[in-house]
Amino acid sequence: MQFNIITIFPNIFDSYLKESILGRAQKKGLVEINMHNLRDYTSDKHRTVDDSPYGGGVGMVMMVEPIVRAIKDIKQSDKTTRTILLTPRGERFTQQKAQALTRYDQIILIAGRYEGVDERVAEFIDEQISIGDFVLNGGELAAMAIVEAVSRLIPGVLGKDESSREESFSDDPSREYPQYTRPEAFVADGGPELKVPEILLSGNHAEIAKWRKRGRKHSTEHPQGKA
Ligand code: 6GU
Repeated sequence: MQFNIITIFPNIFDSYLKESILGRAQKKGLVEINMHNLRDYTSDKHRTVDDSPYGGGVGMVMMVEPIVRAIKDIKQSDKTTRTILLTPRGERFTQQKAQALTRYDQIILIAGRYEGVDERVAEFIDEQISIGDFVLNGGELAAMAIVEAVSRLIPGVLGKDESSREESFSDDPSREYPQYTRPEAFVADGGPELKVPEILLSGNHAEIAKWRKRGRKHSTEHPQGKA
């Protein structure tokens, strides 16, 4: 699967993309993540990507021409491509949407700046996505969130243990259960003893499974009250 991010900051994610699961997935050839500098698709000597809005108003608007050029250059006709504009006005990104995007060979993500993108870009894209009800300076972080959420659903990207754990709550990511590791009892200076729930030490796997099923709906609540 090939991700293509059109941005005016093509280098900001270099270290992030090299690390961990995404780095490994790229090395294995399971995913390819290409950053495209929008300025490479401009035609003037100042490499202009935005201009003031018609009708007046504050802020700048991203120009349609460089974006359309970039899309045309990246799109490969032998691939099923999905072209997405990242904007706070878009449809909310969900786990379901991440799953749906796994069916494409090529995804083009356009990171717009928050003030806006010329509306005519809409004619050249398939959909508009937002990652939540808040405003970011640009679509770059949203693009990364989508790349990561989609990549980890591609077979082979997660290790065997990672993916079997994934399957148990992929239908509803909020249904994670509370987890613990050593030590059995933890005391921060002067604080109360925070113990691992007895059931998890019991070795009774049927009871543990039941406990997890009950507990995972309220995973943000500490089972022993506020710490
Ligand atoms: Cl996709 N872009 C921006 N600029 N802000 C956002 C967003 C996208 N999703 C949530 N906030």
